[in-house]
Amino acid sequence: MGNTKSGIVSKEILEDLKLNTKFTETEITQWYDNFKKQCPTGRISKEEFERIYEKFFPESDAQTYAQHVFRSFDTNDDGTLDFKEYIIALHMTSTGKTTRKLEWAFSLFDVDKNGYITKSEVKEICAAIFKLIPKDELSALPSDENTAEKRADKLWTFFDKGDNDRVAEGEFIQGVMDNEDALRLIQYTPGK
Ligand SMILES: [Ca+2]
Ligand SMILES: [Ca+2]
Repeated sequence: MGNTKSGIVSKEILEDLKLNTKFTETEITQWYDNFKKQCPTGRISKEEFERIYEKFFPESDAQTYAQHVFRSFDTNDDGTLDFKEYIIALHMTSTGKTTRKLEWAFSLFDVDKNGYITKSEVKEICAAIFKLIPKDELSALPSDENTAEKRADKLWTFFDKGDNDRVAEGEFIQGVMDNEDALRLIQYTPGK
C-alpha cells in the first residue's frame, strides 16, 4: 500500500477515513481526485490555506483566523495539510456531529495545544474572529459583544470559571452545548 503516485488514494487512508468520517468511498475518492488537481504536491501550505480564506472573506482580514484554523487542522504539526488532515477537517467542521465540531472548536481555541483553554486564548481567538467580521456588520452587534474583548468576556462567563482558571475539553463542550449564545460566539457565520 503506502504511497502510490497514480492519483489513487491509498487503501490505508481510505479505510481510515471511512472509519472516522461518515463519507463514502466514492465521495472520498472524488475529493481526492479534486485535491490532487488543485494541489499536485498533495499538501496545502499555510500560505495557500490563507489565500483560500482570503477568497471567502474578501471584505475583511481573514489571515489571523486562517492561521489558527490551519494550526488546528495540522494535527501532526508538520506545517502542511495532507489529504487525510484535510478530509478530517472537512468532516469535523461541515458535516460532523455537534460534539465533533465542538472538539474541533476546542482545538481551535487551545492555541498552545496543552489540552486546556485559558481566558487569554479565548481573547486571542475572539480577536481573530473579529477581524473576519465586515465593518458594516460590526456596527450592528449588540453592545455587550461589539469588541473582541467584550465577546471574549461574555463567552468566558458560560464556562463558570475565574479569570485565571482554565477550561478542559469536556467543560468547553458542555458549556457550549448548554448555551446557544456560547455556540454563536465561538464562531462567525457570514451574512447574518
Ligand atoms: Ca500536517
Ligand atoms: Ca491552551
